[in-house]
Amino acid sequence: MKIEERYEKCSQLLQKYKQQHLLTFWDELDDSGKDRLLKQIQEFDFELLDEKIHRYVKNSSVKLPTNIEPVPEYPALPQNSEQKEKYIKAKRLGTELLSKGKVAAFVVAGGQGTRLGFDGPKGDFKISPVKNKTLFQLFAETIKAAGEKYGFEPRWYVMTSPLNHEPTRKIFRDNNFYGLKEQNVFIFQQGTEVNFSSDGKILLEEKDAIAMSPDGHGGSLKALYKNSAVADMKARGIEYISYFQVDNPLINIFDPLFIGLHVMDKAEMSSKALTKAGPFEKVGNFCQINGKVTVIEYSDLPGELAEKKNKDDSLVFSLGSIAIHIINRSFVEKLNTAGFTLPYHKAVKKISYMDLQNGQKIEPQKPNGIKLETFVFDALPFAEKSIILETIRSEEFAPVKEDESQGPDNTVVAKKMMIARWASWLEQAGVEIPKKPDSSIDCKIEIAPAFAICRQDIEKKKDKIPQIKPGDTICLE
Ligand code: UD2
Repeated sequence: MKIEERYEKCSQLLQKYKQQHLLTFWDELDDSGKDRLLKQIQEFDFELLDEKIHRYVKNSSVKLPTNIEPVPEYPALPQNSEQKEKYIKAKRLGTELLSKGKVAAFVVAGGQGTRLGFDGPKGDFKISPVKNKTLFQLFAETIKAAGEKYGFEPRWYVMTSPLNHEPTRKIFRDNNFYGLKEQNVFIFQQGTEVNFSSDGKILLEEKDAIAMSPDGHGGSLKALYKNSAVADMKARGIEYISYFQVDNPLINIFDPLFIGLHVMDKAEMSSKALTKAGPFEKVGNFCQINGKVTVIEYSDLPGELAEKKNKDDSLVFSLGSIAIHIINRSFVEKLNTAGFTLPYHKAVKKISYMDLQNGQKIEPQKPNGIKLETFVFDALPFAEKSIILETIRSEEFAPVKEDESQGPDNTVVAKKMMIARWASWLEQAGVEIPKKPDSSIDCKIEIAPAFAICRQDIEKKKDKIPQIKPGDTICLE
């Protein structure tokens, strides 16, 4: 179709949906600019766009149902003999599934990491306390070590976004895929959503480009399918996806217990949870709505529910979501073949845009526009069955979200938590850890995944651990 005809068609649609301002600079564009802009517009599903604007962009209230109830979980440690037996069986099953290569690792790494103030893919952020390894390196080494431990060829799926796809691929290439086989690392991009002004107008980022941003980690469920990652898994006999976020250096990527419980209970999508540090900790809240496991994001849970207490003074909604899931490959296939949609969440952000009056690019100093995102945990209610396994914070959750001046989820705390976890693994194996008079740890420890990926691995390596003196810096590799 000729460019004039395409213009005519787009222009009519834009008028119908009151977005004709997107062609404000048409006469100033060269042929490639015109083509670029029309291509973006032609990809719009205008009906859906209109619904999004009315339902999510212009609407600020999140309507929660009234029947929100607490949800049961598997405790981190079994509470009775029956449970003890189940956990043993589950661990055995999880180990068997791992050794048969049925589980793949999947990290969502398409976010921007703005709060961290780090310019580049967040996975390239250096975090390990002694060797200064990046998040990606720690994950890759953990995945490799798990492959060796359980005897399978591990496969890692990495989701990026247009914001960081090429830089991420370059980082992996420059680092020789951190010792993994290149063909076992599958890097693919998530989808995007257009950005809006608060009155529902689509923003132009350039005269010939619409402002877009990643569609949230919920987009992973579509992107896995669209980019043939799911087909790739099927071809390799992978049944279960171990989902985690790029910002958690303590993640236990292949946990036999979690995998085993999920499979024994015939669940489709399961989650790990931890007991929240307080009513308003910035993690999603697990609950139950109409019998379905559901997560309500911290910003959406009303204060009175967040603070609601049981008789024993514990929080009614005490289980926090830390974005660790096991997802069946078949569940992702089922959702996509059924044409599922997740609800959108609205984020008011600073979005640079073209001023339509004078054609100048505006870099706003305060939030001026709206991004729509989907969240992966909103897929939980679609699952026939979903279990929750509680985990221990010090073992598995140290999110690297911000710099020290901004809040508790910072790099200093994360490094301390890494050292503390490794120290506790060593202590349990009988190694003496030097302590200061205030009982804080008086040494710097790092344990490379090749040495141990979990507490139990230390026992077999005891003879390789040197004596640790106060002030020492050691790395066990
Ligand atoms: C997330 C969870 C929160 C809690 C917390 C634990 C949401 C809305 N909240 O908070 O409940 O579990 O994590 O640390 O999820 N990402 C993409 N593409 C996107 C957006 C994000 O891949 O379009 C990735 C991002 O790279 C990161 C993860 O998703 O790995 C979480 O993103 P975030 O840092 O924006 O989430 P946060 O801190 O609001």
